[in-house]
Amino acid sequence: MAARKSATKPNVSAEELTRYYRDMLLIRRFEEKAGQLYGMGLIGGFCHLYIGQEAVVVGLEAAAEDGDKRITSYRDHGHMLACGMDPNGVMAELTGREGGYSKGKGGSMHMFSKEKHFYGGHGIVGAQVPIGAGLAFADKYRDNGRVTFTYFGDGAANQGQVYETFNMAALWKLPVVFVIENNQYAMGTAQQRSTSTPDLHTRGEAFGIPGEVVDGMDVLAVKAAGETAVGHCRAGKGPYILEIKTYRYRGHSMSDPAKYRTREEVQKMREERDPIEHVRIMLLEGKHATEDDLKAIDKEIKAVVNASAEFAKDSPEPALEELWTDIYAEAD
Ligand SMILES: Cc1ncc(C[n+]2csc(CCOP(=O)(O)OP(=O)(O)O)c2C)c(N)n1
Ligand SMILES: [Mg+2]
Repeated sequence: MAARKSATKPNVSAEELTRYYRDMLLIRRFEEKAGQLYGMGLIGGFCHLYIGQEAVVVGLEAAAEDGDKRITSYRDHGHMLACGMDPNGVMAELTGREGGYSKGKGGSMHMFSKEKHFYGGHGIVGAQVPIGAGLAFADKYRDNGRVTFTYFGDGAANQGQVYETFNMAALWKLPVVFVIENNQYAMGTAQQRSTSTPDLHTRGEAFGIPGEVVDGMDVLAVKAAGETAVGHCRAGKGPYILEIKTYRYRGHSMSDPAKYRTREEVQKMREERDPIEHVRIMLLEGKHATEDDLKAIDKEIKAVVNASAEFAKDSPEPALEELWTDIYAEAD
């Protein structure tokens, strides 16, 4: 990846940059706290952290409008926070408590918000891709101008169902942005060991779907690419692929010792390409904020995250009767 650009870019207001800083930092601190609670035994099952990838979802949310939809994999807490879901409800779900988005019955990988148009949280690799196209099909049918962001990983990009979906999405010109979060690894397998061609953004060519590659450590680049993709979809031209090059700092899940890569590789990425540090430098160099302003934001975020952990710990476990609820959907 290219070296970090530290110069302030034009056409970004101080408010906007500050918002991206805040939103990315919330995800980072929330994930760190989730990691701690996992270590303390307060979170059961799997827990896949998003640390390092924050600019992807924050950049794309900046290109979204009210009513647009999003769906992703199990590495999903960042997407929930970025679309405005309540950190308390997310943390309580992670800890399996009644106050969680799925009343403590879903956990990390199974949370939804109808209000925020967040459709999960999917543990089966690639399964969210056809569902995302289905959401876009519904919007096209209703002719409501909405777009669906369908996120999946570099590993998932090799699945058969992805290509069946590409075909249908292109055939029916569905308003769906396929977002490939290329963090270079699928569990312990590096992309070059699993993937015949490195350029995942060209994978739609056979179906007539345009695609582009984006620097996922630069929130402004992600936002700009998101705007192009969304504009394409809203103009009725069908799907668009964004391959966003990013990196996860933590293991695949909390139980991954990460022996498949060197500490130096991770360290280099953290030091040279961190997406939050990138915006911090832009804020300071552009004189949009002082060190004190940023410290105040850090403090504010820490308070929100600590409160979410307290909320989660204080929330009871779901009652036994809850075993029998939310099994079948009820018409409303
Ligand atoms: C159908 C299926 N096969 C295998 C798995 C086990 N598995 C969980 S995550 C994962 C790797 C996916 O990697 P990628 O798509 O790059 O996403 P990332 O974890 O990097 O975000 C695998 C193989 C699964 N959950 N579902
Ligand atoms: Mg991956």
